[in-house]
Amino acid sequence: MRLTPQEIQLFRHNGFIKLPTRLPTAQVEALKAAALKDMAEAVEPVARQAGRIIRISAVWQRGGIFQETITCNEILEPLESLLGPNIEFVLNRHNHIYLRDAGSTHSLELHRDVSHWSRTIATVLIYLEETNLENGCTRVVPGSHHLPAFAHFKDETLQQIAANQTIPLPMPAGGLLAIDSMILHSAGINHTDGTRMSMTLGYHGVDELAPEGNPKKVLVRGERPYRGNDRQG
Ligand SMILES: O=C(O)CCC(=O)C(=O)O
Repeated sequence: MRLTPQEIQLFRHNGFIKLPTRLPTAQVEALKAAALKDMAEAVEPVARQAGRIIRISAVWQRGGIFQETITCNEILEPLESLLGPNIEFVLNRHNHIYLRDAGSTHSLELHRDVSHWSRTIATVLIYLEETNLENGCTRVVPGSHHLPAFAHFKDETLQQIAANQTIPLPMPAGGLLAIDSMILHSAGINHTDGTRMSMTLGYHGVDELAPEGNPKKVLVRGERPYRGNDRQG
């Protein structure tokens, strides 16, 4: 389940890769059911639009199938090829499930999830329903994670250039898309009567210079070796 050198190179070059792994159907169904239950019972924290719950947040903290998914081999094994053997899950970026329908307006504009290449994250999007051109699959601007010109994405000309180069990424239910979070991306508009549910998760390779004890990160694979030059011995 490791990525090939070519897939790693494509991720670094283009800023995204469709992972060769997929979540099993039973796990996708269990995740959907758990998310819909938390939405129906309004288990906080949630986000609403026009009174309806469209997102459940802090999915790690909900435990159960959510944590099992965040730590599953289908995600962490290919991620090891990108991040190395020591991986942390980021609690305070993403860590949520969206239910998008025709009225959804969240994340429709091209954006980056983080503001600097030196602090990027590997984001994994898990599609709990098939996404396609009609129901608003994810859009990316390939290679845009490298472009400093897009750092201040307010300029209208830049926005136009990016919008013209955006490509859609249809994905099956259970499909896994990894992006460098500096890539310009957005959700598409859902033109159907149905929903499109997806889970968004952020991961870091362990920072060898950071002392332990950051409460916003959870070690999900390997260990936290500290290699700062102020260490003893
Ligand atoms: O769900 C998607 O297609 C994109 C999500 C997104 O842009 C985000 O969570 O930052």
